[in-house]
Amino acid sequence: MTAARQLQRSAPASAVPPHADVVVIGAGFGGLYAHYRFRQLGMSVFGFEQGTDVGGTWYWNRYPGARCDVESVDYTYSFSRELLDEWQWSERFSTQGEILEYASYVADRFDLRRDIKFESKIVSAIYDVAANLWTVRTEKGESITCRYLVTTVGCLSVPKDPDFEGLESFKGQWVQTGAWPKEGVDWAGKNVLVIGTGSSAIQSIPEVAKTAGHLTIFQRTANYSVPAYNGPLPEHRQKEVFADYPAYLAMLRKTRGGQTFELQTDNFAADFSLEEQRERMEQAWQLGRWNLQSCFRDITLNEDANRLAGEFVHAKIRETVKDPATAEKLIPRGYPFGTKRLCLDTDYFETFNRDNVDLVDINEEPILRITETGLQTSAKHYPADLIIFAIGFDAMTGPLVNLGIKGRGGHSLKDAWADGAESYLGLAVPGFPNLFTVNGPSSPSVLTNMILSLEQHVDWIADCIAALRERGLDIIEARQDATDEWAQHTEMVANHTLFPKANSWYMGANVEGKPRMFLAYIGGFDNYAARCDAVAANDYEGFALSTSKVEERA
Ligand code: N01
Repeated sequence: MTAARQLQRSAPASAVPPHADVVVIGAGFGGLYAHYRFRQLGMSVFGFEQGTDVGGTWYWNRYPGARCDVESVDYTYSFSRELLDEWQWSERFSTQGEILEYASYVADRFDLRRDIKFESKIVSAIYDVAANLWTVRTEKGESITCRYLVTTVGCLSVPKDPDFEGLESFKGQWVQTGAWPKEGVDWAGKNVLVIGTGSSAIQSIPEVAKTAGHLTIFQRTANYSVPAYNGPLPEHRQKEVFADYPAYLAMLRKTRGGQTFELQTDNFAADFSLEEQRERMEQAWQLGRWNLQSCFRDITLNEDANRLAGEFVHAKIRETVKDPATAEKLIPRGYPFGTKRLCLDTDYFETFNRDNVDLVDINEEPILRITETGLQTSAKHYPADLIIFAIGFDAMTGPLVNLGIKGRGGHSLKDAWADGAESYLGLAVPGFPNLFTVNGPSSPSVLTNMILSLEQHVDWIADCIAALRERGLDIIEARQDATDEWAQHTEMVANHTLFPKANSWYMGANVEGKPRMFLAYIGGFDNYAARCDAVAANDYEGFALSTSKVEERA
């Protein structure tokens, strides 16, 4: 069966057992690896997934142009030599479709669907202190108990609601990039509106523009974007990298983001002459990826260095976009370069030179409402057959608080995080024993190559549970003092950078009422993984370990 055909088939309907040692919520890349790893420990594992199949982010984000912004050779599972030998990526930056095929291939290769119940939305997960068990329930009323609850729900899996006035009256079709219909969307020859100009829009717009009758983009904040320079991935390049993957992986694990950039340097901008700075930025632009963000060490630390890179991109936009008024609208202002996630594009700015594409700055011309036939701004009515909402996600915390998790004393995670998402190492929360959150808030997660980070988290959790079992222990809970210390450290590191100066989803600023805090650990994957290793080596420092077995406690 080809990978493409595997995607078409419906996943097997696994029966929910009454109990498993571990329940894994989510069947994206983290969930799949968790099943593999916990099974290796000889534990019973059962999983739930809201979609009809595996893939997580890559299952939901099927919008046109969707592809990874981490190179394929890095965005690869490392846990199986056989898998590394069997899979060949075709492009430097993989498409959503190919990554989804990979997830499906991995699920088949290691028989991982067997213990996953699909189309299962979790509505509650409640901890019973006396039994030391979690009870997890689905929307359909099924339930299971488990000793350890592991969430692998992704950081960007709850799309923001398009709560625009009048949307219910719209007679055309509307879609969200983060929940793109599986059956596909036809926009050829149509009047299309895109709302938002984050990564998802920046990837979609050039593709949609190719065949749309007319495309109008509604922009609230102009975004920094640099060319990805995608292209085919030659087989020999992948072979070279995969030949000694342990060594390659060891090198990636010593980096801050789990990937390397050709121009990465320890030198500050001021260490270079004006001409060298200019040459370096030009070289970075030609190399693409996040080279421009890495070509001086202090680009996201120092306002002067940051301004250099920002103004360099402004000049590139003015060079690329032919209509000067449109170019001015597309120039990002009001926040430092790179402090909203830098987008990688293919012909984004070029697309605004097409006759069938227009840009509306909604600060000048606010959206008033959606109508039956289109969108009304303060200036005019834009007729539409299709509206694409690319307005982002309730990032990092949304996917977790939506699970209805209640820990000790029936205290909910939602309440625990009402004033900010405090978590020990992004892995565990005080008051929620035996709950592990893969790529949780205040771990490096979204600032890194996610596959590398999720493998590190799952391995750490699996090793931790194995160590508990070996010692006859079965309760682990983050201590409040350790969690407070980690929160202070995370905040201190973030405040050392320019990132808190932007109203980004990293800061929770894109969701009304969400507490403002930097939601990821920006101190680097290398430092973070070393800290996790030290915590484990130091008898799980910062965690309280105990047993629920009465005879052992006596
Ligand atoms: O979401 P976003 P995204 N009216 O939040 C605008 C990852 N990702 O889905 O900036 C009008 O970045 C909002 O405006 P503003 C990646 O980590 C990765 O694009 O809030 N506009 C913004 O322009 C990325 O960072 C990949 O003023 C509204 C846009 O909508 C993350 O996902 C690809 C609005 C939302 O941008 C999120 O990206 C895609 C409103 N009411 C995504 N509300 C790759 O791997 C919001 N906006 C390449």
